Amino acid sequence: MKVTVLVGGVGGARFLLGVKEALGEGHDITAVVNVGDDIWMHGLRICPDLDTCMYTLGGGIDTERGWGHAGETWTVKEELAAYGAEPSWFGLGDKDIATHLVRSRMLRAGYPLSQVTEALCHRWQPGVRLLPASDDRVETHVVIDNPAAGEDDPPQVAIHFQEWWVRYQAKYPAHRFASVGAEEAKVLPAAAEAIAGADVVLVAPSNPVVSIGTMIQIPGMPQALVGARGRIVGVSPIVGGAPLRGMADACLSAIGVETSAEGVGRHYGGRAKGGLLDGWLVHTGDTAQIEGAEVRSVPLLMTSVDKTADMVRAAFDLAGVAP
Ligand code: FO1
Repeated sequence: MKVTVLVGGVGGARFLLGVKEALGEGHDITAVVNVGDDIWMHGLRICPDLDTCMYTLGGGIDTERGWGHAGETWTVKEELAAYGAEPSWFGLGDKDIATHLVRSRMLRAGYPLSQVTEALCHRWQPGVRLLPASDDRVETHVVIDNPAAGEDDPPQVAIHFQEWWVRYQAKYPAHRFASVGAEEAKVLPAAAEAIAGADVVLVAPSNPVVSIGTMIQIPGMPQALVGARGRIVGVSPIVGGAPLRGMADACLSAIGVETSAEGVGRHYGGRAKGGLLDGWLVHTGDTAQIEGAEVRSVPLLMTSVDKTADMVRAAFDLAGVAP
């Protein structure tokens, strides 16, 4: 069976472990991964969501943090700080830097991100084809009140998503999100094909605004989703009115969407009404009414790979497919 999954970072990577478990051997799984969090830093191109998926599926992730390498050291980060080399607020681990060095060298040699990712995955063998949603730069920047505004400074500034997320922990309310580069970008053709040709498309319980939201707006992506021959089934990242991890609530409130399984499901919209979803899984006890989509409630806590696999099986059932 051909399964294509739209994923962001930590939650998406954990969800992919469940997809692998639910399908077992001999299936074709493609993950279309958010690139909106990507950032140039210290001359290195960092792709947090692609790396989180690659390390998680390849067995190299630090399970406590959910990102970066297990057994990481921070010597280079400390040396950079000793030089006063900003930014110093981002956790760049020594092992992780090797990934960014290989990626940055290949990008500078002219390889597209999709080929760079394929090359990095030769080492990690994730067991899932990892595709960036685009080979082009589509970076999420966040408009906030200027934290250092003097009287003749602009009242608002746009900062990179990573600065908002990591340095400021989203404490400054986001007025809006801007996808820098989206106008000139296009969906990765292989990703569009994987969506169009899948027996089922799953939308992982990732951040609905800055992971899934940014991805599905990349030029060419809406058309791929409309043309998907399989059903599109999403999994709510909001359980009992709160995100299970991360700060999706800060993102949802910025775009005026209620932080609830129903709010996110309605934001995605029912496919029969021109939206994204044929089906929407909400956590036991939550409810949602979405015009044009079928809703079911099942346990959605990814506390083990087996539990996540059960969620995936429920999504397959809702999509009317069986592995
Ligand atoms: N997240 C943090 O909260 N703090 C960090 O210092 C940090 C460093 C980091 C380095 C590499 C990487 O691939 C991810 C990293 N993340 C860090 C996670 C990252 O900011 C988020 O996972 C995504 O961008 C949001 O999904």
